[in-house]
Amino acid sequence: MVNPAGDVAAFFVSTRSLVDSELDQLIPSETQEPVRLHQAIRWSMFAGGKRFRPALVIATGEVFGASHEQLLRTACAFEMIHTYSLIHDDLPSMDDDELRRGRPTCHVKFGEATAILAGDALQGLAFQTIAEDPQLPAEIRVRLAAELARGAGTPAGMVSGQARDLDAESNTVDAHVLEQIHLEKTGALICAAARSGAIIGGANESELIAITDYATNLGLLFQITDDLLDVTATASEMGKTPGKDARSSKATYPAIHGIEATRAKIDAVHAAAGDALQRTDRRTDILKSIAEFVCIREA
Ligand code: GRG
Repeated sequence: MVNPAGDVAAFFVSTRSLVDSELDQLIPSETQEPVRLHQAIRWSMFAGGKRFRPALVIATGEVFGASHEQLLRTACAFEMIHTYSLIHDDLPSMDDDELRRGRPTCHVKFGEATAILAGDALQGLAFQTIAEDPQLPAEIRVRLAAELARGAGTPAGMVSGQARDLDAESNTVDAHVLEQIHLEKTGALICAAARSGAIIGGANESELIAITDYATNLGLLFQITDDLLDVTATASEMGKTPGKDARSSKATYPAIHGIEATRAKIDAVHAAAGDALQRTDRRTDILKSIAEFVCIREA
């Protein structure tokens, strides 16, 4: 699957198709009761996301020699958690958004109560997917569940980052706090995805540290480019409402540092991600290409 030429676009297309067919097996069908809940889950899940986190699980796992069979369920579990977070983030009590992945948000289409339940159900299903993975030994499944929980939850995961982000709306945010929000809200799950692939592939402790360093920078890169896109892209390019961060006075890199300094930060963080990969003896071309892909999103 890893293309030595680093053809990251082809890699994303092929992992996406693998992941989508596995997700289709794992998620209850729209005809299964309670029908409205399952329709809502599928509405959000199969709305055309990039499948970035699953691709990262698979890419990192392949770097360390894991097979697709060993990686696929964990990859799907990360997408389930990510999709739950988007559904909840869009709720009126959070970002109050009407457009996600190019279509009406889950609560706009199915109502707020069903959207909350769809997110809740996806969170449970993610851990079940790992716990019941027939391809992995129990000891690895326990480590993966812990990685996913740490990345998704608190005190330094996605939920704590989201809480800090909500607090930031009524407080002044400096550069340090902004970085903390980004590292947790976006970075923690991305970091856990890369670490999980490496764990499935049997990476040793020093390799795991290098991958953690790479993925921490990758997560930061992902969010800083997302901040920049919010001020530079159109709704059809983004599949969500652009300019919303600025209108809601959200703490973002461009708001605090300006656009030029944001571009410089993107270059610095990109370089740091590449440096971390040099500390493994593995062929990491695909991971380098993924970092480049994230940077190109800013164009
Ligand atoms: C509600 C618990 C909870 C957490 C919300 C993910 C998140 C945390 C908020 C979404 C808002 C946001 C802009 C988060 C930063 C991460 C990010 C850029 C998410 C979008 O991820 P993509 O670009 O989306 O991978 P697709 O649709 O391609 O999967």
